[in-house]
Amino acid sequence: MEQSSEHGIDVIGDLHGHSRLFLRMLELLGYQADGDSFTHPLGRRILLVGDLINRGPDSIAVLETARRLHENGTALIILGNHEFRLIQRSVAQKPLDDERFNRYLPWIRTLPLFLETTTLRSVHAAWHYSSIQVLKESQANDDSFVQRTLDKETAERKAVQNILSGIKVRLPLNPILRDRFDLPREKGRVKWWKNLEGKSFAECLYSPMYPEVWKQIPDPDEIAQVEPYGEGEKPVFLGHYSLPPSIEKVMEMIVCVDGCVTKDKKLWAYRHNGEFCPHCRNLVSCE
Ligand SMILES: [Mn+2]
Repeated sequence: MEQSSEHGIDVIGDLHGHSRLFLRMLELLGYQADGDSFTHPLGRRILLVGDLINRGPDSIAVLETARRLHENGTALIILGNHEFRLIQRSVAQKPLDDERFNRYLPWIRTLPLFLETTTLRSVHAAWHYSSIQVLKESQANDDSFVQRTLDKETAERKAVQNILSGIKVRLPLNPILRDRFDLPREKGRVKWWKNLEGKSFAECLYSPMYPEVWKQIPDPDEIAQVEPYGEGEKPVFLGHYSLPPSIEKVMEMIVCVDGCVTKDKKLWAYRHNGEFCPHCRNLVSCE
């Protein structure tokens, strides 16, 4: 699982079918056309944090560009919840959102659920130690593993939910909380890397909800699932959270490069040069 990252890695947020922004970002980061793909003159590499597909105008074009970057060794790519759901539907022999995904599935199924290099870790939503432990030998191209993630009450199902969709808590029913897209929510994604014991909903939630609730606290049993991220451990790069501009993308050792490309029409990236402590000055965006 350990891979060298000596030349630096450019971590790009959830693309969700936004092919034009993907190409703009590659250009902004200094990648140059090379045969049918791109390379960086300094040997830098891309890391895509999952959710390449769905929502946006051209998932197929994103997959094509990503596959070529992966095959020429320029891109590291991990699975997001959208790719994993696609894999589950295919194993369950359910219709896919787009039949053209079939052509990319064998390749998508070779991608890891999380990764670690000499200088960083990356997972789509949460580096949850016990879930990572459950999944460390699991491969998305193994039908029996994918089937277990579809079965009720399996350790694999819960572990995949935790790392690809985040650690969630039930939200209060009064007041009803709404996300930044004004959708009412029953569950919210928490700041899984922090000790959240006794903290209010407003302090716990990573994707903020409105109105902010400072007095009530989540169910302690649900908060007990949180495994705070260890001091002195490598920075972790995430996607998934559709962070509004008001929320810091770099918090301690955690970097979330996902604004919301669909709503904000803006794509984020983080230029990592091996630094142990991430800093917001290394963020870039394009629109
Ligand atoms: Mn996601």
